Amino acid sequence: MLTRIDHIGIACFDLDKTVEFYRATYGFEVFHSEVNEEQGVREAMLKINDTSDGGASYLQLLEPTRPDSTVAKWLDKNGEGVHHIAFGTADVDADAASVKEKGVRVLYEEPRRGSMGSRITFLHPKDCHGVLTELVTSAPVESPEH
Ligand code: V0V
Ligand code: CO
Repeated sequence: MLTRIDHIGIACFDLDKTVEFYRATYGFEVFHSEVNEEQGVREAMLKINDTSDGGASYLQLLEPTRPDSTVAKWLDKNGEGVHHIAFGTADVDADAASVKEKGVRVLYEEPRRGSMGSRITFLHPKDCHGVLTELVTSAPVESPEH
């Protein structure tokens, strides 16, 4: 069952400048940052709020690490902006299977590694009314790495 907005993914050209915008404008601080080479992104997670299921909601700022990455391709075409939304679930395998049964293309056979040790998969935007949609099961957040 999908129980929260885990994050909104925002593609940007310059991660440090974008982080600074969110800090200076709204006071949001970086909760966690990492490079995900498989996905071709450098990312910063800004925690917005905790949620009633024990999880949290974040903004995920994404800068491409290589020109052939999905985010680089998207930025070339669209410029900066909202790239995807991610729903949180306790069981990404079950929710991906359930969505697939309804005829939506799930992009990965098995969930892959996402931010902060989470397990993630994506649904094709063309099957979701133009929205690239991610499903996430978080790892328990105890001592986030910076
Ligand atoms: C592409 N399209 C999108 C889109 N990206 N529509 C809405 N939102 C997006 N973000 C549209 C695009 O405009 C085309 O429509 C069509 O889909 C095919 O796009 P394409 O440019 O030819 O690109 P493809 O087919 O090579 O790749 C599109 C997909 C790819 C969605 C398959 O981006 C993908 O695999 N994404 C999942 C992985 C990902 O995005 N990783 C970065 C975040 P027209 O022009 O034909 O109408 S990593 C992350 O979130 C992490 C690590 C985390 O949360 O922990
Ligand atoms: Co994401």
